[in-house]
Amino acid sequence: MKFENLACERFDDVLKVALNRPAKLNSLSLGLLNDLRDCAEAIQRDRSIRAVLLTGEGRGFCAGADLTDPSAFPAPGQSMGQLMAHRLRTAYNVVAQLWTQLPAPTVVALNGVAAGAGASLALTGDITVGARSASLTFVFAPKLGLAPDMGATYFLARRIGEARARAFALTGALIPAEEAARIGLIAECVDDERVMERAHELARGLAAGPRDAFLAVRELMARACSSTLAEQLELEAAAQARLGDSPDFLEGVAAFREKRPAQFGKR
Ligand code: T3D
Repeated sequence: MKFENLACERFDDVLKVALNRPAKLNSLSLGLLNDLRDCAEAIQRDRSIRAVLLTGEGRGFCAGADLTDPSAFPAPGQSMGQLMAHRLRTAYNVVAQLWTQLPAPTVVALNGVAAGAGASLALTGDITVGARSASLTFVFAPKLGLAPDMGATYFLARRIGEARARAFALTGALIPAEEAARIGLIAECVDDERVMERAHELARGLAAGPRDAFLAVRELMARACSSTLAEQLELEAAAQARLGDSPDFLEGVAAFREKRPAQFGKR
């Protein structure tokens, strides 16, 4: 896979995707957003990719919207607000939807700072692992006079509860990776020199696992905070109805009985 603003590399069943505008802290130009959209669509078509690792080149993960992108200025007769709403609906939101619904589990290696929509992007992963020197900051309202976007309110409120979500969105406080892991905003924090190794280790493990069950975990977790218990119990039962008939389940049970590691299907 080749994209102007992304560096993609295959490691067996794992695709590593690195945002590749390091001089601008990988900020989101329209070109980078389009590449993220096209890359997600390419991943959807390629069943041989069984896990995805998203990270940033250089010292930052992603500094949010590119505030110097010439295409970020309105055309004659168009207001800035109209342009921004259009860009959100046609680019940012499309990327947020595609990257939270990839047909393979995703690991984000938060290698450095993630600001604004860059912090939203960092939270699209199934598992986000942060380098100790990395941080997240929801700068939208306090620094720019904007509302949080690209799913920031959704991810924040679900992961850390409304009290902290409001505080971080109102203050734009820099949240070090260690604190982010402690409060459950990201999954874990490791020393800088370990972050890529750990992300690869996680991605390899996911790639070797039962894909359909992992996608069911993602879907059930995403719905858990807005379902009643009765609804969630039914969603779980419906998932088991599907997964209980899968070759992966047969293999999991056989492996347990035969006291050997399971070999899940490469479908
Ligand atoms: O329609 C729409 O676009 C709406 C969508 C909005 C969504 C949003 O994401 S709004 C939020 C936009 N992002 C920001 O406001 C963050 C701006 N950046 C910063 O606050 C800081 O750069 C950081 C806290 C992220 C990191 O600080 P630091 O000191 O580590 O780095 P730096 O020196 O500020 O930045 C390094 C370079 O990256 C620098 O370039 P230079 O001067 O060396 O040539 C800087 O200008 C550039 N850079 C950083 N952020 C952006 C950027 N260039 C373009 N856009 C950026 N967002």
